[in-house]
Amino acid sequence: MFLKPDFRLKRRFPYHLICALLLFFAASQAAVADELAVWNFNDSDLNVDHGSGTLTSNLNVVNVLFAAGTTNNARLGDIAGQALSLQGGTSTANNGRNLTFNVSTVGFANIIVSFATQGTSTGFNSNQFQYSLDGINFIDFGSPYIPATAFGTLPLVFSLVSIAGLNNNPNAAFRVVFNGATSSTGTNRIDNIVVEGTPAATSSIPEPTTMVLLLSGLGGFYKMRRRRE
Ligand SMILES: [Ca+2]
Ligand SMILES: [Ca+2]
Repeated sequence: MFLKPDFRLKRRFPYHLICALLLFFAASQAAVADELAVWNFNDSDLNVDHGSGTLTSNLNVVNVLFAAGTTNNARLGDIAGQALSLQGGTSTANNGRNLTFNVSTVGFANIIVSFATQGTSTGFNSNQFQYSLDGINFIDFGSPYIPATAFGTLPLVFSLVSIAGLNNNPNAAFRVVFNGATSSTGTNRIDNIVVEGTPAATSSIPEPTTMVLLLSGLGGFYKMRRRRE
């Protein structure tokens, strides 16, 4: 007697695999962060380049310049292009001044801010990152940072995941206060400022309704297959 191979099992296997892959894909898509605002400075201005938000500076205007950028932290296919280049200014008047970016986080949670930066030896070397829940009052986050001398490949990352007040907040804002410049032409460059988050309703797993729809869709597909067999 010959053993009959189970062709039904073999036929069904790739289809079970497809179901598993679809589920995995749906879950991983839900966990991917969305960029809420990106400034790549490639057009040499302070206008946001992807998403929405406003970027302002109270440094002397003549000291807000643009110079060669980097692909460190670049998103959505952005080229290196230009970067923001901030100088200490006459009498290092820009020490204590800031760059502020207002980005609504409505619909999002797990906010993370990141950017690439580098500084010259006489540029700002004691820069404090801050956040605001109302767009008016700013709170220090972490210790002041010292920019590296070259952009390198890793951005500065400020994970604000633990600051629940920044979630789903139309008045969310972020700021870098610059200090420590020791010459008028000492500079910091900044490129690829990214504010990102995960959809507030789904955070890291698919919404129950999404899962139900997905599973019922797969169930229907399975029944169709069964009827054909
Ligand atoms: Ca750039
Ligand atoms: Ca721009």
